[in-house]
Amino acid sequence: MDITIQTRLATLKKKHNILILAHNYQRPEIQDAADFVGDSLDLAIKATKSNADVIVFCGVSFMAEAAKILNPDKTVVLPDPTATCPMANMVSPTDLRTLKNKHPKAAVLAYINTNAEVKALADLCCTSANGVEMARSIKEQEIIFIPDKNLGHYIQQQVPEKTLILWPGYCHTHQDILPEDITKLKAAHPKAEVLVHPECRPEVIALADHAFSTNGMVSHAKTSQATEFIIGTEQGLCYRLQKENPGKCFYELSKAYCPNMKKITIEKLLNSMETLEPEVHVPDPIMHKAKIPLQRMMDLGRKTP
Ligand code: CIZ
Ligand code: SF4
Repeated sequence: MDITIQTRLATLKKKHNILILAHNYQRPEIQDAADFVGDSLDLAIKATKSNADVIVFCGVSFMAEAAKILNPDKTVVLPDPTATCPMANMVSPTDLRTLKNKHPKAAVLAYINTNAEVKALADLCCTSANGVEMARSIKEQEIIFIPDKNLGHYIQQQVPEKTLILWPGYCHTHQDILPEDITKLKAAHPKAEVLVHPECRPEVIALADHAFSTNGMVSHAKTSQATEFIIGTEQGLCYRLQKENPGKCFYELSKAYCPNMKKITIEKLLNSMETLEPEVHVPDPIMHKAKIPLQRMMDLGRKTP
């Protein structure tokens, strides 16, 4: 990284007591600038353990909102407020209310990729790392799962004793990965292990050796005997995988690109560290209600802060 950028980052961090968090899908230079790189839950937990006054969250809006909900006394800044998750935007509070009215006995399990007003109507949240565990923990027989149909389908396969009611949402970045993309890479690298994200289509997951969350892929790559991996998720993760495992090879899918994740640039990061804006605000009643399913997930899981 440019020495002048490094100096500006260090000066601003000190001046405002800032913690920089970056999601696994962020640009390499943003990952290098961050104090921690991780998945959404991991980063929200890091924020709760920090003495920083300001959290600059390099990711998309639902993640920065989750960090704010779990850290209401800190200033949370999202360097580009238009960085939202199209999948989270596929389910509105009205949609969810209608679905709940149709299935009054069902519990609502909301993927962390939902906006705060939707979380406020849910019973429990989950991430791709703990979706199966969270679904198993629910006592109701019927579970409304929002918004990702692919992750929902994956959870249903692992938890056949429950009936999942799926919402037809999906992530373009993962939905666009096709079976032939995997088979082509596998033909070129026959020894590579195939790791895919459960947001991928079921036909893609069926071709993989393992389906993992991004942090799951990071842990697996470290301990696996394999030295080559085909990575079926947003390509930004390959930068972290390569950096942490210099002796191993990671083959990315260049088409697996999330334009919203890439909206955060080093210039926007520096600007937001100077101005402490744009700040993330979640209205109080939503904040209190959305915290319940998030906190429940953290209390149930091993990832308790
Ligand atoms: O929870 C996250 O950070 C997301 C969206 C993906 C993952 O699997 O880590
Ligand atoms: Fe949303 Fe998919 Fe981008 Fe993640 S990769 S922020 S789920 S659109």
